[in-house]
Amino acid sequence: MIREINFDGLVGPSHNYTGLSFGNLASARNAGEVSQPRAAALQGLDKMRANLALGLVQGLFVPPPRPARGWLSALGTTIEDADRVLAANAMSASAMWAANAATVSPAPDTADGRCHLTVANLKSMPHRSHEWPATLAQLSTIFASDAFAVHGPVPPAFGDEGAANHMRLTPSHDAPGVEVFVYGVSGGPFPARQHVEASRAVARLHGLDPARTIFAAQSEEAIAAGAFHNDVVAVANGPVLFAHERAFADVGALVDELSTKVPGFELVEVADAEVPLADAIKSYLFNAQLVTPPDGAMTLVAPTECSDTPSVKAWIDRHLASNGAIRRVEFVDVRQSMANGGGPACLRLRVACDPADVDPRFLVDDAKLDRLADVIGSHWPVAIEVADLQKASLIADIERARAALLDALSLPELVNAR
Ligand code: SUG
Repeated sequence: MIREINFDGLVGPSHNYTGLSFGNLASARNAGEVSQPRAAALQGLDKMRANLALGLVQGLFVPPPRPARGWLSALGTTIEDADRVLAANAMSASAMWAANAATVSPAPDTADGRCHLTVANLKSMPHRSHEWPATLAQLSTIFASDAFAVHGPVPPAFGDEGAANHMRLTPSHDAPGVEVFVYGVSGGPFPARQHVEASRAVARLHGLDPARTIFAAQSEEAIAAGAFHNDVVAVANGPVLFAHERAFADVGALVDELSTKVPGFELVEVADAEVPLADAIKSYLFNAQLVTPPDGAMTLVAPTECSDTPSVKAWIDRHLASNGAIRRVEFVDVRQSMANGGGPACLRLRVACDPADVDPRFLVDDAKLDRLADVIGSHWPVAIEVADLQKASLIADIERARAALLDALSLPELVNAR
């Protein structure tokens, strides 16, 4: 049976704040801060526990090797000799944001009836551009069954940032859906990271029906305000699209098309007058997981920053009282990730498939999360200062931590992933 599985990126032991992502306001604001990798990873585990408590199936991705020694070697250097900027790019834990790992088209949408995944090239940011080989190795392990087709990255001429710019609307997970690919044309002062050419390539590779595929431009204003991915200003679940009024270049055209193509389509639009774009981006109201647990009550798993932002909290309270599409809101503390611009939705890749087709080593229950908490508690650094990123003892600790994790999960084949 097809169910939604959220694969969360486990926060890697090198998690740090060096402000590498231009156009990501939180990343810039927190550059130079001392990070807390252990607390960050435990916050991630608690978010997974909250999803399990809702009755959802939960999976995880393990962090890639850091430092990215292969990438530095291709640049003719090493972690010891690299300049500070290259070293920071090789030490990023940005693979935690699993929404950028791949784009997923579930089996009911594709021509060959398999669930297709295309690993994202993430070519717009140097620190993210080297994630894909390790991600591809991992996807190929998790989704090795014939029920899946895993594709390599779109050629790097065209930027692809994965599911963060992709939404699927459908009356139910096992019915054919309408897939919406959101791309950027211009971001004002900031880069538009998702290129339409990449989105079109992914749609072709996945064998999607053009009649059920939509390409929609992000508004320039949203990117310029800090929505470097569409999932910062919009999220979909089932037949519901939850979006900020200013998310899209032409929201009218998008809504018209969805209304005709998605049975039961419903738009939950937040007006700028109620929640200004700046508050939406700061609180990450839309970077929430919008899910339907087995009890059927559509639930928004939102960051705690939403309850701390008065306009957002007021909107949530009004919506719940009005008996709107979203019936329940759960707040999760992912502050360490939020400080680098990653909310609950960034931290997960959503895959609608039969859990029986997935490598069970990547699925979790509370007992497995307890074991992972022990590994994290014993091996993840408590704090990382940016000035220490090339320190030999820190690097040894980080490499040992990943080895201990792979050992605990019995994943020897990922030890040498690049
Ligand atoms: O690509 N931050 C990530 C955040 C990604 C959020 N993902 C989604 N919206 N789906 C990014 O900008 C900051 C890392 C640093 O500065 O070291 C960073 O990469």
